Amino acid sequence: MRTIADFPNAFRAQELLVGTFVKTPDPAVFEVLARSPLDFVVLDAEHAPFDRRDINVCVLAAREGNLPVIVRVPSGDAVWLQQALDVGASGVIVPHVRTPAEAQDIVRLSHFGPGGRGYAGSTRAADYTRRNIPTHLEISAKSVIVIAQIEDGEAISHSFDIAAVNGMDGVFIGPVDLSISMGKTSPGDDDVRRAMEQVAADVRRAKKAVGTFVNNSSDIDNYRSLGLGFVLVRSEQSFMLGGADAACSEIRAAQYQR
Ligand code: 3PY
Ligand code: MG
Repeated sequence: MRTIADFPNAFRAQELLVGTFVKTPDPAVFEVLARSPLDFVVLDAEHAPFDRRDINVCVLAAREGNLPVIVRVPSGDAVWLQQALDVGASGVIVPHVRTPAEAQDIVRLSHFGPGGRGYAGSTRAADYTRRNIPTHLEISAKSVIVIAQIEDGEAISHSFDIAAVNGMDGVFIGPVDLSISMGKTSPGDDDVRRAMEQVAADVRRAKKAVGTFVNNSSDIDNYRSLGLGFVLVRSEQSFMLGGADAACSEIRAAQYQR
């Protein structure tokens, strides 16, 4: 289990970090997961209905439990990146990054500097004006984690250059979109596995953290050769369904009789 303070160094050092996706826009989910052994969570604003207020209160709840939150923004648009970081997320993950130029834009917009993230001292990230400008610039530069998601066939040949962008901290391989973009229906397909191996090798060659999505321990066994630095295992929805399935089977297997 990681704290918000030690998450960036652990991520960059490629220590194995285990996170999950959160799909339900309710702060209680983040409060509960802050009591779990997870190292971090990814608030999924790409595929789940988190609006700006939801992101704000959910990041607040996670921070209250010292749980690092990465926001998966719907796009690398400046507005989304700034909103996520201003409310105090530990970083951002941007889906469908296809080129090194896109990766450069994402890094620039996620950090303060020329043409970069807009500055306000009134944000939670700036401790509501209690951090002065030099301190907020210094802390943000060190602590904000930026992750590109590679999940399109056309991005595969660019994976080294995307990962090597200065300030890009890691690459998350999206196995499902990658499969679909390659005309396949399963991440278990041999061509998809080869593509994942190639992307992972390129990201490691660029000395950046590589991560992907897993469902269970057999996925982890299959992905051992990827050299994963971070893993996103399932989601809180999947934990609920898995828990309900297991509880029902247990009771039914015991042939409980009144
Ligand atoms: C994908 O597999 O496409 C993902 O985005 C994983 O979340
Ligand atoms: Mg995807």
